[in-house]
Amino acid sequence: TKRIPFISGNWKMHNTIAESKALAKAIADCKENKNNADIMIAPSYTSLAAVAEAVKGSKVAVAAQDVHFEEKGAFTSAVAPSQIKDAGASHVIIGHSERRSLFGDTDAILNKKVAAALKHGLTVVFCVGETLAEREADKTLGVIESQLENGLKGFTAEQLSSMVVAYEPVWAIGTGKTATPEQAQEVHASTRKYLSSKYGEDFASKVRIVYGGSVKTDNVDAIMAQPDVDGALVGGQSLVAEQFIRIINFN
Ligand code: G2H
Repeated sequence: TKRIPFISGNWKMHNTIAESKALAKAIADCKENKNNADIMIAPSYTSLAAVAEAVKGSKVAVAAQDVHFEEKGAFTSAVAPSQIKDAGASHVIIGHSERRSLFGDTDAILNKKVAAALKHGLTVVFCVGETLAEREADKTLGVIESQLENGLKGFTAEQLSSMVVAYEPVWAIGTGKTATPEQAQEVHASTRKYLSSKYGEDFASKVRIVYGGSVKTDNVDAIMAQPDVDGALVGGQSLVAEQFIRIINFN
């Protein structure tokens, strides 16, 4: 099975509304997509509606960078799944390592967020990844499995059929250090194997597993050449239209 590449940008806490609109428009207006990739961008909550409007009618999907698991109520600062949908998002990133490490998102909380997102028909980009200490202790594959096991607990293959898994080694995020293509492939292959044992071979052959962590114009080609790498979740270089467009058009 040849999986459709999934190239996504995580803008993190950057950009005004005007900057977000301009960046989104530049990406949406670019007709060059030689790999016929699915494209997703994740602006801040404040820019979601404007970005959704700016990319309307294009191939670019809009994601929130997080979501709360409650429907509504007294949860000051939180944003509900229905609200991000209302703003025009179709996708949501859940479990980014910055959420896990800086904001206390545990596997149990992430599991509730996935449930809430799926209930509202949002496409989930579920992030997993090991720290440097875990890698050095040879725990990488076990950590990824347990993040998947606990974060996705209780859902069927059918419920998870639209999900994208993002492997983002924590030590490679925003550090300029990239996993080697071989390191990425090893984790992606083992993740696919785990997903096959859990949800079946058909699911595993279709699910997209994308790599994140200092993906750049000059390393994307080698990373994308790996058989189990189906796309990228790009931070820093997704903030510059020309760079992100080059990444979309990987060789
Ligand atoms: C990892 C990635 C995007 P960057 O956080 O999620 O960011 O490409 O800047 O390492």
